[in-house]
Amino acid sequence: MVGLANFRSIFGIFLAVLAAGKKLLNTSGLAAGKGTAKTENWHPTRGLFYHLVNRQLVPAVRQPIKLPVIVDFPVVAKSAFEMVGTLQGGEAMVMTTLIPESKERMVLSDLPVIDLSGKRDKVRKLMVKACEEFGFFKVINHGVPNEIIDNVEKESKEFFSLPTAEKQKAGPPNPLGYGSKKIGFNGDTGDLEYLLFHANPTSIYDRIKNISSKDSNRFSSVLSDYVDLMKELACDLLELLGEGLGLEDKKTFSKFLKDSQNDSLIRLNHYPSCDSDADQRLSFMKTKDDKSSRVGFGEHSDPQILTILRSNNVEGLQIQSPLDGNVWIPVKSDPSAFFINVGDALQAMTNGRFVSVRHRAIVTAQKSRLSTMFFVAPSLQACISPLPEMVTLENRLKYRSYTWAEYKKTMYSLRLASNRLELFKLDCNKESKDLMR
Ligand SMILES: O=C(O)CCC(=O)C(=O)O
Repeated sequence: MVGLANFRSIFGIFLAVLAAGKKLLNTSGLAAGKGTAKTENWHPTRGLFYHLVNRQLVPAVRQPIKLPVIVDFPVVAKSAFEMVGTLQGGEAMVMTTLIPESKERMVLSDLPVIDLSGKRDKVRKLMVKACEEFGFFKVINHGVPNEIIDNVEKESKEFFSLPTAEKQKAGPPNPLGYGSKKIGFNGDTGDLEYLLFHANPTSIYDRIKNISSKDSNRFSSVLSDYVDLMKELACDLLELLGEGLGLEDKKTFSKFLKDSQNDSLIRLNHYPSCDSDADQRLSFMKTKDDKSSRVGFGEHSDPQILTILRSNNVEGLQIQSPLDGNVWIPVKSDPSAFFINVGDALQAMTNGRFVSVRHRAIVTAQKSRLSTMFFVAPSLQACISPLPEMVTLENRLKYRSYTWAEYKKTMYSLRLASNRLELFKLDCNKESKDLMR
């Protein structure tokens, strides 16, 4: 029997993909109801080729698989995919063709707003709640002078309007420096250009000093002033979070930033405007699939501890609901506020209590968008580990310890959207059994 075993396994994959596809994907191809499907005259169609690995759908390479020429199988439901094949003698080229349909929904949600001028006790409680529920919140009355914020916006606007050759003098994105469209080393792209520096005056100046058509002293001093203020704000926020979690040492998180070897970064993003005549009133509700929008910065979580983001008055930032990966929440721009998001390292240290929120920037507006991110990162040698206070019988140890250097290496080997922290997850059942022994 030619390829009976193969057929069984293909059929197994079919059922599994069908089940997964029902959850994930659009239907296409085969008819509903019970039926007989033949491999004859099926042709590869548009779409992506996937196979199942550890229950994940992974893009697959086309491979000839031995099959009986005619394959009978019940087509249980309208298929979640197409099986396509071309006859090759007694063999068939068979592949599953998944035609993904985005099930994304934009949902307006009241995101937490925290007034930092409020009572400390209330502020820290609200911050902890926001980090648990969204991994994201907005802060107002933060004390950062408008003048400094305006200077950064003005300087970055000027920088991004320079000729490309001038901007490139800030160095190729290795990953620090000036980059355009390419994000990272693994093929990710976005509709943006950016500057990425270590958050310290020397690194900033070293990268800016060669840009002859700009006053580099001024540009680097404006950015350095901003970095100083971001460090102060980040320390305050991290200490409030430490207190809010009831940690014995409220400086547990802020210590990472106070370390002189910290690996924190400052990033300036510029998203050129969208030419479309999309309805601007609703532009912030657009998904990445809307014809009148483009992906500026694809979905990802930040690997660091915490991010402080600010943008000009142009929409674009969206966060993913931690409860439903298909739901995206647009963030109303507010140039007078800062947006804070939890990064992977904080999720790991809180043993999953805080969520490292996935987010992205969509370009929908007819105005260009400028955003500035300050990423709080520890030193390369720092060890990130769930805090003992965060590990309980109900919330068992979820992540293994890692150094920041190790995490960065993993991050650079993966695509932007990958869930890197999953790779550091412990098998909770195994750990629980070990603990109970
Ligand atoms: O520009 C934004 O609003 C988000 C950018 C971002 O997530 C990043 O640079 O990591």
